[in-house]
Order: sequence, then C-alpha cells, then structure tokens
Amino acid sequence: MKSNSCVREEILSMYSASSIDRIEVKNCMSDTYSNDLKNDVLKGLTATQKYIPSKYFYDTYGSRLFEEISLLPEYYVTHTELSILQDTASAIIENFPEGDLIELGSGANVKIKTLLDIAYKSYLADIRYVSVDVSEALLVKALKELVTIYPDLRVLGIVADFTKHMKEIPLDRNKVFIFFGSTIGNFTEKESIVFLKNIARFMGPNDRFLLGLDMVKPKEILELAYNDPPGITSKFNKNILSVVNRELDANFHRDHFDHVAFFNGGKNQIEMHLRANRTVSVKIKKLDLTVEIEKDETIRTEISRKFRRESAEKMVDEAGLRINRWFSDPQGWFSLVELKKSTSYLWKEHLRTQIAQRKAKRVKG
Ligand code: SAH
Ligand code: AVI
Repeated sequence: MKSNSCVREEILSMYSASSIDRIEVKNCMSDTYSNDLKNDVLKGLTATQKYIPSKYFYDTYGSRLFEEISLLPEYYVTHTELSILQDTASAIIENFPEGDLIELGSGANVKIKTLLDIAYKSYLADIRYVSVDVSEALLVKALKELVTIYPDLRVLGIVADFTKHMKEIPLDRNKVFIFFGSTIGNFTEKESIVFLKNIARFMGPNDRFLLGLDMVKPKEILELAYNDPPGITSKFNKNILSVVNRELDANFHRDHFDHVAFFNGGKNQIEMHLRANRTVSVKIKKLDLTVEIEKDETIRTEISRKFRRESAEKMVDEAGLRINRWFSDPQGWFSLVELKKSTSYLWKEHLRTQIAQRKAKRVKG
C-alpha cells in the first residue's frame, strides 16, 4: 500500500478553531474497503466452514453496539482492563516525556483517557495521540472529544486496517504502541504473530508496546460475556449481515439466523457464529453469487482467543518481543503486558545493518 493512497480529511465541525487545528485525519480505506470486503466475503462464504472476518462488524451501528457491550456487567473485559489501567497508568507513563502514543483499534477511546489524565497531571511536555481504526465515524468523534478535554494535545487519526497499513504510522518520535481490549485474540495464532512481528519491526530499543490480553477463565464466565441476557452481543453479531447486505447488495435476513457463542476449550477461544434456523439461499448481487446455507449450518463471525501466561510468552517471543512488565487484576482475569523489542532481535537488526554498510562500502571502494 503506497502512502499516497491515504487521503487527508477536512474536519468540519462546530468545535472551536483552536481544537480543530490540533486534529489531523487521514483515510487509507476509502479506496480499498469495498474491494477488500468483496474478496473476503467471496472467500469466506465459499469456504467449507463459512466465515466473515470480524473486522466487518464495525460500521457506525456496529461500533455503537460494541460500546454498549463494553458497558455490560457480563462483559468483564472492559471494566477489568480499565481497573488495571487505573492502578498502573502512572507506572506506565513515567519516563515518557515526549513522543507518540499510538493506539491500534482505538474504538471510542475510553481507555486512553486513563493514560492521558495521568500524562496531563504529570505535565508531560509533548505528547501526540495517534489513533488507528477502521471505523471512521467513531474515530473522528472520539478525537474531537479528546482535543476538547485535553488542552494542547495534538491528535492524528488514521482510518486504516492495522493488518495492512502499518506503514502509514509516523515513526519519527518515541513511541508507545497500544493494543487494548484483547483485540489480538480476534486473530488466529499465526495472524497474531505476523501482526506482532510487524509492530516489532517499527519499534526502536526504547519504544514500548502495551498489549491487553484476556486470560483463560471458567467457561461459564466466558460464555456469559458473549451471551449477555439483554442480547446486545446477538445484535452486534447479526449486524455483520446488514453490513454485507448494504455494501454488497445482498439479501441476508437476520431473523433466519441465531446468535451462537461458545467456548472451544480445545483451542481456548470463544467462537461466535450465526446459525441458520432454516435452509437459506442468499443472493449477493455485487459478487454475482448465490450462497446456499443449510439449516443448522453456521457462518463463523469471530474467534476471541484467551491466553495463559505461557501461551502469551511464547507468542511474543516468536514475534521478537519480550515482556518488560506484566500487570493484572487480583483475579487474574485480564493482563496488560508491557513489551519491548527483544535483545536478540535488536542484535540481529544491528548485525544486518553492519553487513549492509560493509557491503555498500565495498561496492564504493
Ligand atoms: N480498543 C477498544 C475497542 C476494541 S473493539 C477497547 O479496548 O475497548 C475493536 C476495535 O478495533 C474497533 O474499534 C474496530 O473498529 C477496530 N478494528 C477491528 N479490526 C480492525 C482492523 N483490521 N484495522 C483497524 N481497526 C480494526
Ligand atoms: C474487540 N474484541 C476483542 C471483542 C472480543 O471480546 O473478542 C469483540 C466482541 N465480540 C463480542 N463481544 C465483544
């Protein structure tokens, strides 16, 4: 993806000019979203186990539903991670006098405020907040709120897919990468290592990476979090069908599917599916495709992997990172892990640079 494919957006609003001057937004998705969706849905709905990638949950309505999920008492993820952050924000932010806080999949920016509150109390000089999310409406709204809360804070919003557009992130300053909410759990094991390796590539020896990890816990607690009694998660799950209907001119009927979420103990992951409650034939006009779905057949819409300390250590180690500090709640339900680039990875990079420099010298000589 070339950097000139990101378009700078004009921010128009009723906010004061001084706040708006501190917001910059670029959109890297305007050209690619529709094609990516076409390719992904074609691949997913013609696979043996049908699936639709979970990043397509987050249109404006889906993002609002996720915010509602975050407030549910059963969805312990958000309030547990927030409680860890409140206890550890000072320790996390110390020794970060200036630079970029880069949050990936930032959503409604609920959690970053805990860090920014502390940063402001410590009178940290020059912090810029860089927020990366696929959901443009949510990102712009959240950034406007931040500049009104924090005087002098500069923010950069990047509407982008963090699995594809990492090159769009500015890398010239000290950095803390942030990936809250255990969104890493929505990747397969392989994808999560590719993703972490990609971030490690962009980290310098002093940069840090704050990673939220949801831990394995009793099945009943996990399953209740994804089967909340008010049915918000069910609405969130079915909204992915509305996204496909709208964007690809399809005729999924949400009432023909039931929300299913269960803990797959063999894989330590919650799986969310949409199960057809009758035989269904769906036309997807923009793909020129008709998909036949049998009664009780499912479309997998999300995996949400849960971690143990050992599996987390193995994952970060394979990605060339190391655990610097490990923060957790008293029950050990969620972990906030501070990562740095591993020494062996830094050495390898150092050696590679030296070899390249020697080669260049030889060619010149
Ligand atoms: N970090 C927040 C939100 C988590 S929800 C929290 O901890 O509460 C996941 C967020 O990631 C959503 O805001 C969604 O829009 C975003 N997201 C999902 N897949 C993405 C992708 N591939 N690239 C960029 N953002 C993505
Ligand atoms: C964003 N992600 C980490 C959430 C999760 O728990 O896997 C998304 C979600 N799905 C259902 N509820 C919340």
